[in-house]
Amino acid sequence: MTLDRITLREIRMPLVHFFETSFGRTTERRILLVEVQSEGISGWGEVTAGEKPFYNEEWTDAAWLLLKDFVVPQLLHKPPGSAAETASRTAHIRGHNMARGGLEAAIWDLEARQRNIPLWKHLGGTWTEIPCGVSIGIQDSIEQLLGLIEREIAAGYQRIKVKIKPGWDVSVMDAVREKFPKIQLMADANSAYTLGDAEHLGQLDAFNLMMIEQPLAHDDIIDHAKLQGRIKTPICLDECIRGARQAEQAIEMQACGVINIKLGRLGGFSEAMLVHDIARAHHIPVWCGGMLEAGIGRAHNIALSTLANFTLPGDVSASKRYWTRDIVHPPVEVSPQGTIKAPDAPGFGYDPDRGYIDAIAVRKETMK
Ligand code: OSB
Ligand code: MG
Repeated sequence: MTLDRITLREIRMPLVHFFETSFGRTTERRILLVEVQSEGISGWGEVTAGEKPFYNEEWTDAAWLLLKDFVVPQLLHKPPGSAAETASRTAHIRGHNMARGGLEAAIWDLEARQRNIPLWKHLGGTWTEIPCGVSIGIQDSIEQLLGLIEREIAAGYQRIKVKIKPGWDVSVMDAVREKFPKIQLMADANSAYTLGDAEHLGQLDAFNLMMIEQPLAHDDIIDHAKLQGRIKTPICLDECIRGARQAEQAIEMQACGVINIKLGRLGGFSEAMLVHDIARAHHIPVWCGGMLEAGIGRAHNIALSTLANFTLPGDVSASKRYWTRDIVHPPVEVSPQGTIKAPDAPGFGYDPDRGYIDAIAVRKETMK
């Protein structure tokens, strides 16, 4: 394939409602977009790094430098033969998966648009409609949380994920389960606990949770295996799974019963598909995680979620939950049954709103 130009943009987007996890509160996103151009066709990607290096080691400013100084010059100098080759071209760079993954996803979108087919079909997806859940951040009060859950259930979402941390965990989940005895419910701790909290976390077994996501350290599969031996609730790994190798090791050690697949965390579609295939071979279900993406990242997540082993509702939800105005047309919408239809249009199936993107861009650099 040929690559004529690559453009990086940083856009600023205030969230409709703050989003709080065990590692902090976000009110405004700073998002890097990657546009790759070839013979008049553009492919787009979104870097899912946060504003601060608290979820993982990446953040918006570092991703900009990594792409500008290393990845973009290298790919312009010697373009990959295909989208599937892109990830291996930058595999010598240690870490920075979200930065590399933003560009990799743009090249997959470009390739699908060049062939005039939807990205999800190009990836080999089979679901034509994907089940959706929501992730609800830490609130100022339990009453507020219960109100938000009620609203999302009424909107049709199929499962509720509640963010927890020490001091906002057992009594909160108890109140949620009491008010909503039947819903599909889970908790996400974003690495807020240690193995010393095993007994405390075991109290969550009483609430019939689908899973508890990433309770322990972001880089510790061994302790998760020990914890799984002591609690009934299946563990879902998020932060720990940075590639196919960690997925294999975690499954072998029985450190998890479920895997959260995030495109950025895994460095793009190639690695995400590998993790999907490994999990499937071991009968471990997967679902697609989110990173408060704008429309481009959201659309990539929809395409990924059509792969066969994405059998659980993911954190892929409607644009309007996060943004008053999204950067794609039409915005991502969820049906009253809590599903998103895989789009028929080429590439990721939504149109990037160029005018709006440039209007909210605070920096832009084109390289060729
Ligand atoms: O751990 O899944 C996570 C948001 C930011 C950082 C980490 C996580 C999340 C979410 C949000 O849970 C999911 C979404 O984008 O809706
Ligand atoms: Mg998570």
